[in-house]
Amino acid sequence: MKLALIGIGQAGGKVVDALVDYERQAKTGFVVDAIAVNTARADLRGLRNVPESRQVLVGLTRVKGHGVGADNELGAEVTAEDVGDVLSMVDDLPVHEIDAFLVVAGLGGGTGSGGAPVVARELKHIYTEPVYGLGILPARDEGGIYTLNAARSLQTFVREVDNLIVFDNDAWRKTGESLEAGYGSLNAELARRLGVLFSAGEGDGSGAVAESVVDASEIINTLGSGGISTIGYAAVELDRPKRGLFSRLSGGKADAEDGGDSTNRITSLVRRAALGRLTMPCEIAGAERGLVVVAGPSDVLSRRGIERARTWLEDETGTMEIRGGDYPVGSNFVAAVVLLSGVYDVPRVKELQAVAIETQRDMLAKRESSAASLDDLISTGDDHIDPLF
Ligand SMILES: Nc1nc2c(ncn2[C@@H]2O[C@H](COP(=O)(O)OP(=O)(O)O)[C@@H](O)[C@H]2O)c(=O)[nH]1
Ligand SMILES: [Mg+2]
Repeated sequence: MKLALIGIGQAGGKVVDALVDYERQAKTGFVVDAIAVNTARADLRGLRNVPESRQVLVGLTRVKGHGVGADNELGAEVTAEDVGDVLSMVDDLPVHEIDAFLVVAGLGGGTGSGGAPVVARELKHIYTEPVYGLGILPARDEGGIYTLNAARSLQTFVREVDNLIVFDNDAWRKTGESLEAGYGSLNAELARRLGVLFSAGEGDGSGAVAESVVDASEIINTLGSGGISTIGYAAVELDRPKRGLFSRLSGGKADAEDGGDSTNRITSLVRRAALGRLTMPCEIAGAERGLVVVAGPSDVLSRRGIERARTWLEDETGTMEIRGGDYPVGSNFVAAVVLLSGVYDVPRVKELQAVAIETQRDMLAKRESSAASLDDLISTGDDHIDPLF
């Protein structure tokens, strides 16, 4: 599936950078273009794989390239003012070659949190291709303002995109690691999951043909229109010597195992992927749709295994709409990606919604009480102070 990636803000840019990095190594061609948008010049300079020619600095007249702090309203405003610059960069790319847009942002900050929904809305307005979002939730200990930004942005962003894939930093942070090193490994993990998913159907250039290919339309149908989704992943290294020239020439089937092993390997991988740590932890029962992608050398991609895994996931989620397929790669690993879309039972999202409601109520109450005390101040006020109101 061919994507145009647009990263907004620091996290958005870094995750796009990691996706391009993954794609360069896997060479599957799922990234047609990658654009980074920011209000902070320094954050753009930190990117390794998005060249300056594909970077857009927005809000320059207002914030002079210094960023918006964690003010997501300002992030939204300046992005809206300069969205034409982003769109003209998108306009350069061969949009007819892409299957979808992916707009990426950390929702707890300012630029990405405010700007990503603005860019998504504009893209949807102009193009017929689906616009997906990838939203990163802050860790709980980042503080109130990040939680509040994320709560608000999540509500807006999910409305503006065809589907919002969510990654929760809180579920993935590691203790005892520096923030930067921690983000690096998180971004690589996320890039691997998305990379396998979106590479499916693109091939690895080896010309291998999948038994039951996953194509772009299956990913698009699974993401559907509306709602949020989460991604699981599991991989195992094959216990066999790397295939050398000889076995490749002899068809590579000489060391093929019997079908039962391949079937069991796939069913257990898919279980681990779906029941292990998801990009956003949630109850998988009640998901509306699912997609299973199994990647690995073609001689171990058992169609039977994928069929069984699909049936298992149907039972586990309670939906009949589970798609599945394989993706042959010349590798010594077999990996399973499970995309679950239309998930509702998500504790973290409920928590954020509650925070948003509570804060709004608090703010109203504060506004009322400060208006009341202002009235008091004016009516009982000292005569020497000229009320300015
Ligand atoms: N996974 C991940 N999360 C990040 C990264 N950098 C920042 N974040 C998260 O994104 C949130 C927003 O930060 P940032 O992207 O710097 O804000 P912005 O530049 O104003 O959009 C933070 O609160 C973190 O939760 C990163 O490289 N990877
Ligand atoms: Mg930052």
